[in-house]
This record gives sequence, C-alpha cells and structure tokens, in this order.
Amino acid sequence: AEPKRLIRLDEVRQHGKDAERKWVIKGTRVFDITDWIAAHPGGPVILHAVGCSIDPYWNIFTIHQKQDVYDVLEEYFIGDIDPRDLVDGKVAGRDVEDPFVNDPTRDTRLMQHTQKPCNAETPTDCLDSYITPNQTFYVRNHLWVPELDEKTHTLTVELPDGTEKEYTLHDLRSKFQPFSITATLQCSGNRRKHMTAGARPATGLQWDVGAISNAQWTGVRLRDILCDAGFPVNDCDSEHAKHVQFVAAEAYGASIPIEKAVDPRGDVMLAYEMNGKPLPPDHGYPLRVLVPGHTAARSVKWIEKIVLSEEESHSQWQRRDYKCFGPNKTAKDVDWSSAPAIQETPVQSAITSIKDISRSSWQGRRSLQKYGLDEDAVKVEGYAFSGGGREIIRVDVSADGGKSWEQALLLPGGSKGHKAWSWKRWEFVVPKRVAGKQFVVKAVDESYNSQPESYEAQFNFRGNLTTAWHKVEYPRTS
Ligand code: MTE
Ligand code: MO
Repeated sequence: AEPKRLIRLDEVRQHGKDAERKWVIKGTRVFDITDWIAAHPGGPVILHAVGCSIDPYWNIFTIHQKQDVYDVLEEYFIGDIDPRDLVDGKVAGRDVEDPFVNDPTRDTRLMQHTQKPCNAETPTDCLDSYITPNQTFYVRNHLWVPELDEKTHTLTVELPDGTEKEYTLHDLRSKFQPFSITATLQCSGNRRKHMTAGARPATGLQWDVGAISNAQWTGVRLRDILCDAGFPVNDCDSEHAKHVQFVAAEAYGASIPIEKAVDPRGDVMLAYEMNGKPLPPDHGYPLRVLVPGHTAARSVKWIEKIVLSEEESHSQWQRRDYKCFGPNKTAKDVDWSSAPAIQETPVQSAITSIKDISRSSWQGRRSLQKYGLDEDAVKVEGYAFSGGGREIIRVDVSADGGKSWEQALLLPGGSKGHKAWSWKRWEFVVPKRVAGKQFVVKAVDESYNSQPESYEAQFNFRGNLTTAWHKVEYPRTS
C-alpha cells in the first residue's frame, strides 16, 4: 500500500470555499472534492462544509448516510489527519463554523423540541385564537435559517425547455396583483406523540397538538408568475411539466403537482407578508411558497428557484420522509417509491384546552349565563382542519370517552381565499356533573371524511398524518 499522507488541520482549513482546491474531513480522513462539487445533487450548499468536517452536515442531511455516497467520497481520498491534531482519536478543536449562527432568537413561549435546527411548537394557550400571531406560530426547520436580504434576493423560474427568468422582490411587488388569504399550515408530524402513545413508537419529532398554526398571507399568485415567465398556464398539458419544484436557499426542496399550481382557485402564492408584516426569518424571509390545503412541507420557505419538470423534486423530503405506509411496514423493509408523497391532508381535530367554569365566582356565573347554564361546567376548546380546502362541517365531542357524542359550536373565523384553507375553532360546554373521565373529539369535512378511532389501525412507522381521535383525560393529569 502507498505510504499514508498525514495532513495538519490548518492545511485543511486553507482549502475552504475560496480556495482553488476544496477539501473536506470525514471522521479523521481528508478528501479533495474539488472536481466533484459541480455534480453535487444538493447544489452549492456543499460549500458550507469545505475546509472543515462534513460529519455535522451529514448528521443533518441523513440522506448521505449510505454506502453509495461513501463510495463516491472514497474516490477523492488524499490522506489522514495528523495524529497531533487528534484528541481521543477525534479531530480536535472547533472544526465547523456553526451553520446556525444566523438563526434568530425565538419567543420563549414556543415549546422547543430541538434548537439546531429549530423545531418548536405553538403552546396550547397560544392556539386559542383564529389567527396565530407571528411570534408564536410553530417553527419547523430542517436546517439553518439562511441569511437573505430582500434588496438582493432573486427568484428564478426555469421552464421545461430550460429557459429561465429572474425576478427581484421589487419585480414581484410591482408587476403582479397582490392578494391575501388566510391559511393553516400543519406539519405532517403534528400529533405524532399521540401515535407513539396510542400505538407504538413512531420515529421523528414527538409533536403534540401544536405543529399547526393559522395566519393571513399576502403575496402574488404562482400562476401569474408562471404565466409571465412564458408558461401556458391555461393549456399546460401541451408542455412536459407535471410538477413544480421549489428550491430553497438552504437546500431544502419539495414539489407540487402542476394542477394545483395553475388552478385559478388553488390560491398557491409566493408570500412576502405574514399577518400584515414582512415574513419573519423563521418563516421564510423574504419569500416563501404557500400551498394552501397541502401538507406544510410543500410550502417552501426562503424560495430561490422554481423548476417546471416532468419529475417530482428529488429531495428526501419529497421522495422519502413525507409518505405513509401500512402498519406492518418498517424503515428496513419499505420501498419508498411505492407510496405517493403527501400533498392534500386528511381531516384533523384536536383539543387545545379544558377549563372548569365555576358558579361560585362572579365571572364564572356570567360566562355560564352565556351558555344558558346555572351550575358548574366544563369548557372544552380546540381546532378542526381538513386539507384540499374542504370545509369542516361538524365537530363531535364526547364527554364520556367516546360512548356518546354531541356537536361542538363552530366559531366564526373570517377566512379569506377561494376555499376553506383555514382551520375552524370550536368550543363545547357541558355541566360538570356529566363530564366523565375523558374528552374525545372527531371532526367531519364537507366530503364527509372523518377521523379513524384507532391509532394502531392508522400506525405508520414515520408517524405522519396522525389524525386518530384525540382523547384527553379529565381532570387533566398533565
Ligand atoms: N422550507 C424550507 N426552506 N426549509 C424547511 O426546513 N420545512 C417545511 C416547510 N418549508 C421547511 C420549509 C416543513 S416540514 C414545514 S411543516 C413548514 O415549512 C413549516 O413552516 P413554518 O416554520 O413557517 O411553520
Ligand atoms: Mo413538516
């Protein structure tokens, strides 16, 4: 075998993104990947890792942790890190610039599941309003928050024939008719915790009821932009475009079917405002896609490029993570291509609050009067939401663990848009004497879709689209 070349850490650092030859460390081994960078499927995001260790990035981009990727890297091996720069057999020192340095500070009321990347759900006492304020809107980031500036940011649209057109934020604001909708975003993993508790451990973040929020969004129609870029939106069958791929600045990507993108009643938007304010950094500043009625994973933040293609996005978030399989399947035996990517979502509902209303206080009595009651009562509140713009027509609540049901009161909202893109808030008040040990909720949408009772019957190993009846003990134990 050839004698091993030993490389000092300092020398690796000199082969960063501005150097002619670009190196990375994997474990304690060094690779010169200069000639491979152009072929990287994730594009130039790989430049974050040059001049340092790639391992922290691969722990985020888990799609790399497989043999054929290791084999590619192996071709570029140039030597080992000098043992003088190892501590306990590992690369010493801060070998990676923290990719999360630009992440904003977050509202302390958000319930953080992870900080890097930020995954934080809306606490239940902030889920009680029709519009969720920007500060407490749930955050679901797969990576870091990219540092972007609306003065320099551009959006590129690529047509099936390869032609491209570029837009500045100023172009988007001045050339196109702005519009606003209210729309709920819900993560595919919302309520995963309940699937884990109600059936078996499902992998992923253990979201409770708060990976969902509702806002008013303002921006321009994706349909109008595609049309301006030269795409025949009214006769798109003539083109080789079945999917609209969205590419974000930090390398996230996803796609939606062309039918949704060009539907004049589909309200797909490039949004630059959220609740009347510029998009906050966590929610896509300066520009995000908003695909109302679809799982939130398709509403790509920090959008940089749109590609019309015959194929779906190649990202792991399109081709792997956001799919559901039968209860028997496991990560080991699943054929990822055998199920479609989640787009429109099924009917959902959850309880966000259970409160006693006591007759003994003046306020209590007053509020009981509103419900025509003159005795101690229990007030249950929550949300109900369905995908595809299907309106919620009914919410059934049980005060006795699902034996008997009554209809909750659906609260008025103020929804904007061609379809019912927003959740419905509901409330339900019962005399305390009839309240049993458990409240249960289930909702029905305008297509008469309803939620399944059993978590086991709905189980999928990734814990996506958990919609089985939400049950909460009374009095609350946690
Ligand atoms: N877009 C980018 N660029 N990066 C991301 O990590 N996460 C997606 C989607 N768009 C994501 C993204 C997922 S899975 C969800 S649930 C929503 O953004 C969350 O949007 P929010 O953080 O504004 O609530
Ligand atoms: Mo998500």
